[in-house]
Amino acid sequence: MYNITEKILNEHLVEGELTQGETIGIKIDQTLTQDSTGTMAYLEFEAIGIPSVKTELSVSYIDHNILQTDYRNMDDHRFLQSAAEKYGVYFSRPGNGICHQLHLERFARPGKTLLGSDSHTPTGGGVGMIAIGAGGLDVAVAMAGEPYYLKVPKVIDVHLIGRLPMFVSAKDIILEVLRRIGVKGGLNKVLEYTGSGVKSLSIPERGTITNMGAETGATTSIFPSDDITKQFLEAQGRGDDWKLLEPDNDAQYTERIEINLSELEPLVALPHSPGNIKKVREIEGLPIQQVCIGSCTNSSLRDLKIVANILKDNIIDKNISLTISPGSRQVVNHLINTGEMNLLIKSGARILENACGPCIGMGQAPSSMSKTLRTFNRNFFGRSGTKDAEIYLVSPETAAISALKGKITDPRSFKGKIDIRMPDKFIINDNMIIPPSKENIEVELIRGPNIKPLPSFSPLEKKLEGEILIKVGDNITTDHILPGGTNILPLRSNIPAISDYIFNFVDKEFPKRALERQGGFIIAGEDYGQGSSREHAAIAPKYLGVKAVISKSFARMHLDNLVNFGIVPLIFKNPNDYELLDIGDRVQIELDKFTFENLQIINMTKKNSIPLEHDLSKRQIDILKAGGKLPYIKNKQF
Ligand code: MIC
Ligand code: SF4
Repeated sequence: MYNITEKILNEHLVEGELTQGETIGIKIDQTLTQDSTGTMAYLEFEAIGIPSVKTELSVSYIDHNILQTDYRNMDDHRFLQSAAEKYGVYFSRPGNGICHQLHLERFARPGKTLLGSDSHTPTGGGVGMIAIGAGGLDVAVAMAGEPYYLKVPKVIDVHLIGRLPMFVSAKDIILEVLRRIGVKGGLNKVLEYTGSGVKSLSIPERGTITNMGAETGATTSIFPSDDITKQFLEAQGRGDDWKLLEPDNDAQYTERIEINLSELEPLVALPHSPGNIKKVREIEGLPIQQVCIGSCTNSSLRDLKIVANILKDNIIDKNISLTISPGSRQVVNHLINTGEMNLLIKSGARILENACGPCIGMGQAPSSMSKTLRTFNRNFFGRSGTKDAEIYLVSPETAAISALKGKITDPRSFKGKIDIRMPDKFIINDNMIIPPSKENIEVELIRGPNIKPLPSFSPLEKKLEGEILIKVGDNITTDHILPGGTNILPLRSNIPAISDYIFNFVDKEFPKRALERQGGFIIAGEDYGQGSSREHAAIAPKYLGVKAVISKSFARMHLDNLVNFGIVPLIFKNPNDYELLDIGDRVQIELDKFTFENLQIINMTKKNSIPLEHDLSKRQIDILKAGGKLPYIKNKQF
């Protein structure tokens, strides 16, 4: 009577009851971090004061901050390498590949739990594990052996039938899911894939779907572990990691979404939201200037083989810059061995490092006012590094054919058949992954000048008072709150410096104003903080003195991050009251002896008051009271 999600959660339950909406604590078997969130995570782990990680497996990947325009990113990498050595963590060296692609290839295991300081951690769900994205501090705490707390999600049955037609891709399946449920339709839900259509999807294709499930706001997404999973793990030399995992025949789900794969056609997400879906043919012919293929969504061997065979013997359009960032060294090795790399190069593609690259604005910013077509998962405003450029998200098939034509093109117009052959055995070479040392050795953390100490924050005040510092609308992403890109990412281990960039593209004056007014409040619309897991979007506002965010609703990971750093996330009882507050208003919130009941925001400027509520567990309130999760955890006994 259980679905897969319940089976894994049940097996890992250490606190609470598996009742929808209740908070539970689960044991975390594996963790992953990447470099742009990892420096904080290991500084936080250091602050917790445990000698080495207590998980079955923890991996530190370097894939985000890979442009070394000065010493700072490499300082971070050296710090991370020393932290991995000190704390017993596997270290994947720069250039080895993108964390999620690598984790799927080398470490993901059916039936296990994985917590990662990156929102696309659910990629691991492609092999049937519960893989969840979270802020760095949550991951640090999990590495210390503490449970991870989450709201028991609703489990949605995404029932796939039929078979994808030629040139329609796994990417189109997840774009279809986004078309149906939107960017907040997955909140506090797990998308569990079932049905006869599942069997037609390979593991990399399943990974594409679970990866981009993050864009629905879902807690995670998961596929069963079946004979296709077995074959994949065997081909990765990890047959022993396989176990069968299927829902019981009478498994219960809260909702059902049925998708007939045979009826799907190529889709595209228009700027500036992954939920803004249209059919490719509806915008066919739109001229584009850049095509970027890669990212953790679409950089697998399967994807790049398809691209190579579409580009084969053709040259990209004269107005197009085409970049390809392979997901891993394994992918590159295969492409070289089969000669498909040659096809890519001969067509005019620019082969980039095996890393996130343009996806997080690490190079390849498009020209001004241009349209860039990408196989990535996010097209948020400003994310490409060029403020007035527009990002369109598509499948590798659509990207490749469009690169040849110089305009958005339905790949079904391609003349000919593409037949790719996947290897029976993958080329396995883990020499760029440094395993933890078996001996207990003394290791010094290497702290270059770019690694600044963690700021400390004091316990919550009973009365929050100050000015409304900014009022923003619906769908504010973490990229609005704190953008990525070459200038800002190197500051991820330096909170005072990075706080200068809070709301950089929205309101450049925000940091100055916040400091001058000695902090205050943020007012927001629906789904505030959607997108990434970056906890910097909470720590840096906290550093600037932000006391509370009052919104119509919050995205899951950002809400947790706000709590973890002592910013109170509150919700309008009546969403229309949003209209009654304005920037510059002086307001006050009485926290009623910390019971957090009968909350209201008193507007001293407008002389009125507005009822507020919250969706916080008792535990989260305790964390807030302590001034954040670090002091809360340190007060507990390990
Ligand atoms: C992203 O895709 O936005 C990132 C960069 O991978 C983030 C993590 C980060 O901000 O470092 C994520 O998705 O969590
Ligand atoms: Fe990297 Fe982009 Fe994937 Fe984030 S979404 S992990 S930046 S490739």
